[in-house]
Amino acid sequence: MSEELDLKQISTEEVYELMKEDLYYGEANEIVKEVEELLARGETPYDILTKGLVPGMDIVGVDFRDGVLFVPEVLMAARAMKAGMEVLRPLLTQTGAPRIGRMVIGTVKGDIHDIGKNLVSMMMEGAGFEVIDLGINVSVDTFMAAVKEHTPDILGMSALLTTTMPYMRVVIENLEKAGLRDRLLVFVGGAPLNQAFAEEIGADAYCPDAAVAVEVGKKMVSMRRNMA
Ligand code: B1M
Repeated sequence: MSEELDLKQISTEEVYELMKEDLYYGEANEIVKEVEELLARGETPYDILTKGLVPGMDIVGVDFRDGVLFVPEVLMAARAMKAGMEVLRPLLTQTGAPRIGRMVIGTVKGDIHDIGKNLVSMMMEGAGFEVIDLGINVSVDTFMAAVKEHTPDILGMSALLTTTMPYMRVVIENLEKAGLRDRLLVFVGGAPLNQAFAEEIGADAYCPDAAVAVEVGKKMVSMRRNMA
């Protein structure tokens, strides 16, 4: 899209607009150049995510829903998004702070969406959490084994499909049955979720985005530690 364009000649707002367009068309190389250009201009990784990459993916989501885009195009857009996130990864995960807690996170069984979950992982790491990322399509047995092995402060679950959301309840029920539920906080997130659903399944927090996961994670873990 932006091949003939000299990024240096356009305004920061225009770079953000171009980024949304290039994400839509899955232009991973262009996205990398634009992220690098914005960083060089002093834009923060968080702004690049929230003003460029995430809204760009929202546009893809709307056209996917409306049948304008299909899986192959969305996959291309997802690859471009991931390419941009890889440039930001070292900046988002670097932390001079001491470790403040541990989180196990995964996308639940039946679901392969991982962009949001990866973003949460990076930002939690950057905030000082040790993160054990179990990846996508994670079964209850894998979640349980990881909780036993790593004894995290937080178990994070992601679901992007209305059909996979209910699996979060299955994981929580199994944690309860095994007597593991009380020793950890359960955070849930993903586009189709809401506060009411999180409360209904007995999660400790609903995180509409990665920034909320960080903020609530820091607060709740420190409260728990102070009470212990
Ligand atoms: Co899919 N997909 N997809 N998809 N896809 C959605 C989710 C959909 C809403 C699109 C639409 O119709 N508008 C729709 C779901 C409809 C529904 O269930 N109601 C849908 C569908 C239907 C499908 C398939 C079934 C399509 C098909 O095959 N016919 C299929 C399902 C595959 C499966 O999982 N079994 C499918 C496949 C795919 C791709 C593989 C092509 C690709 C995923 C690539 C990848 O992730 N590696 C894809 C994509 C990219 C999307 C959309 C367009 C974008 C998702 C995304 O990455 N958003 C999505 C539309 C949408 O969500 N608007 C869509 C950007 C990301 C930063 O946001 O993930 O919401 P998000 O994460 C946020 C917050 O939600 C929160 O923080 C994140 C960062 O701020 N958060 C957490 C997320 N997880 C958290 C965990 C936490 C805390 C916060 O833990 C503590």
